[in-house]
Amino acid sequence: MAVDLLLGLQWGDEGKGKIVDVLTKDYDIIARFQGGPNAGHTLEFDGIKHVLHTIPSGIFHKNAINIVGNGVVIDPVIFKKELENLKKFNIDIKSKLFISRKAHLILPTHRLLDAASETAKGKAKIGSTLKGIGPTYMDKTGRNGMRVGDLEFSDWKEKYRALANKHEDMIGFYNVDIQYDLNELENDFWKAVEELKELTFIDSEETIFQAQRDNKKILAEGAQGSLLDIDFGTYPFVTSSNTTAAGACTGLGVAPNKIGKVFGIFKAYTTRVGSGPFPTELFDEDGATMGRVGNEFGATTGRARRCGWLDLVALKYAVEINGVTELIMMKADVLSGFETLKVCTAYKYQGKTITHLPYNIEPENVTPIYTEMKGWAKDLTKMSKAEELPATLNDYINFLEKELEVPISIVSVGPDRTQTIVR
Ligand code: 2SA
Ligand code: MG
Repeated sequence: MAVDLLLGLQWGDEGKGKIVDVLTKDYDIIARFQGGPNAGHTLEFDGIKHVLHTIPSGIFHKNAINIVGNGVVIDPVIFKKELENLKKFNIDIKSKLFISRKAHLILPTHRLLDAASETAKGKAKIGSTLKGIGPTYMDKTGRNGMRVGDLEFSDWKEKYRALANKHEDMIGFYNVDIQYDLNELENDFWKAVEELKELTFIDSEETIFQAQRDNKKILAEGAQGSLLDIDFGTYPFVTSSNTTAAGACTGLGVAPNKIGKVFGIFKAYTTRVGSGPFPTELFDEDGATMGRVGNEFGATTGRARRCGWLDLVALKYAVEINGVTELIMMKADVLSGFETLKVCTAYKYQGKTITHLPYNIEPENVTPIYTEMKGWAKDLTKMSKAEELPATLNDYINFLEKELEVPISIVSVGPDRTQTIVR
């Protein structure tokens, strides 16, 4: 059975957590394939709001098995907190959550290196979540990293020490003022590692192969968004993993010809958190309204997200790079009340009108060209059927489908599981 993918098509925070949670009832396995605790996947149900960072969003469903794949980076300290936050739900974690031995570990010194690197960059900083993501993936590709499987061997602390010592030298090299108490950080780390070791480590690619043979339904859950992809995003203002469809192949062990549906999820407008270019960003009252109504704050760091109009040039790029087969539009409810909506359909670039994403989308290089559309006034949050949607929202949806050449199968009208309209 093919593996379906669910990916964010913008700069993250499209609402992947909510949709995975909605879709889980149709799947046997939910697997994360990249990223780490930089992610913040928010789920709301039964009046409870819950944020997950490393654990897949299928954890709340009775029958779904959850896998943290080899492409993910795990911080045992944050993971421990995530597990503690889940305690009140009485989930049998040991039988529902499995960790790949090949996933890399975020050490306390990776977090420090992230902070040192960002401080040294000053104004040019990436706006990282400071979770140690970049330094951990650097050690992975530099072939120095520590993996979850190492914890099953008695010499893991020696490996740890050698790597942490090297990191301390590197922190010194940055020559910035970073205050820390490594002893304290390490004490937390040892405790958290012991807890992590209580979980079941697996060769996750084998589990995925076997599940495919057994015709199990598998959903791979992306983190961050396509425009934060290390190769195809707005480099260097990106995260350090492949957030696009190909990342599921390397981060989970899914052969390309075994990929089935590709659900692409996007907000009815655009947000970005952290630094980097954002052509349709708004600095006016409209942007402030989106931020306020949409409650646009980072689910991991609490940072305010930058807001702007929908950018179809960027979205089309993401649709193509991922081979999206179905689109899911989130937060349509946030746009209620705007008299006029703008959608960017092209850029003015070096005196020409272009409809592809150029190498550099810094504001001095591209100016968005907008199509204006009529908004809708109605509150959508109580709606549950496609027939109830206002005509001007249907016009908006139809316009996007025509431009993107992919059907929009789900429209979300609020954060709760139940506020989901299937078309
Ligand atoms: P990092 O931490 O090294 O991966 O940061 C590099 C860039 O990637 C961005 N990034 C994100 N963008 C949106 N959402 C993310 N997750 C959290 C959330 C973020 C938060 O769900 O809200 O709480 O602030 C996420 N993770 C990484 C990051 O902003 C940098 O631009
Ligand atoms: Mg998020």
